[in-house]
Amino acid sequence: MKEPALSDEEVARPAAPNTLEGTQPDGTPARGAHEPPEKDITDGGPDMVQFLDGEGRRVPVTEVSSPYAAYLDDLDDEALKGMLRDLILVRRFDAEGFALQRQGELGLWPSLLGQEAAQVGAGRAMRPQDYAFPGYREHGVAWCKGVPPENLLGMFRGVNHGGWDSGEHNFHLYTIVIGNQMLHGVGYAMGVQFDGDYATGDPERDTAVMAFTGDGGTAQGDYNEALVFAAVKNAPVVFFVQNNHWAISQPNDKQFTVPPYRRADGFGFPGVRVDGNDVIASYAVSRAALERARSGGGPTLIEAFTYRMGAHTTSDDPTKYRISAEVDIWKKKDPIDRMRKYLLAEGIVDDDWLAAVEEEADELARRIRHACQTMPDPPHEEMFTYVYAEQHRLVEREAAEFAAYQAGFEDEGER
Ligand SMILES: Cc1ncc(C[n+]2csc(CCOP(=O)(O)OP(=O)(O)O)c2C)c(N)n1
Ligand SMILES: [Mg+2]
Repeated sequence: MKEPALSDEEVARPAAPNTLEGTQPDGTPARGAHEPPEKDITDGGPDMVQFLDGEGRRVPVTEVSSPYAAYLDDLDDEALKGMLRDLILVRRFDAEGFALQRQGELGLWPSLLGQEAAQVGAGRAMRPQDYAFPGYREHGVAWCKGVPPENLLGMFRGVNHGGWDSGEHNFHLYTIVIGNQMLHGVGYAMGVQFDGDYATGDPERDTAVMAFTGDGGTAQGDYNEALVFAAVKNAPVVFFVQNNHWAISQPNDKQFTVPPYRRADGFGFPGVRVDGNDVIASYAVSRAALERARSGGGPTLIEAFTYRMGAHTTSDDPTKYRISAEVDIWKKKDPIDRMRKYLLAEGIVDDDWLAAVEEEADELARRIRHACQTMPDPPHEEMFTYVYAEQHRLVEREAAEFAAYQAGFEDEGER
């Protein structure tokens, strides 16, 4: 979709990534806005696994969270600092993506704002041999899998079809077709089974797949087919649903009547809801599910209960369908604030450490901008190269016509 041209004033305005106004200038709720919720919409209920509350305090281990608590023992101070650093750097990268789109350097940007903890927790739980199948918003998982962040920009700049070697990082190309990657993920997991690369007891060999989608994705046929296949094959796959409460303009109640984690039961494998804004909870739950998959225990569905703080993409205006009060409520549950508070209170990080990470974020932002602005445009004829794996008469004819058309401009220039 083509973005409307920006006015001079908009171009000059400093990037204010992802701020949301749910009211019209006169203070009335945006037209068609979703009704304000009566209950605390950030409360994922008694089934939700959480270790850190919104204030960054450790909450008592409950019957629901106890199966996962042992995984926290593996998180020493360095690992906890590493998680906070990831959260901060990923958010900064995302803000740059947004700003670059606003400045005309990218055609589109899907922001992960608010979902950093869900993604970093899951990404850090994966081993190098584990394979991720993302949608289009999984920049935090890409980061954890070692994909250079600048490589994520190429597709959104329109200069390539992906920009990274999925085999090198075990991180598949972004998939825009909602829910489709769940089938790819299960297919890959079945391949892992054929190769015998699971349930051997060898930690270097045993492999799991993690397939990511959103709340809207759970309503897709592909998603449901994938879950059936995974169940009957007992495939080594973890389905990671980021329930960010919106599928573009459609809220949860347009996607399901039974929440995703509970629907797993009907497919025949466990489902767990985790606080997606609690990075250590997301990590612990993901570790458990991945280990189950690698050891032959079969699939798990994780529903990360979180919130999309920004617009769906830079082409979207959420003030048309949701109110700012809802966003304000979720702001108090910010995943970075809570981890920062926790680590400060524990004396694991201090202000100097945080300042150093901010500097690192500035440097990352500079690097990203430079990489984006200097990305070479591909040769025009390349658009015909990857249509089919093999040569095709129709594509060849179109390529020849296109070349002749382009050559026409050269002649014109000579006249
Ligand atoms: C098969 C298909 N149908 C429709 C779309 C248009 N579309 C793009 S994003 C989106 C909503 C997805 O919502 P969700 O799964 O909750 O993921 P989120 O964007 O919130 O991360 C839709 C309907 C699409 N890309 N693919
Ligand atoms: Mg969603």
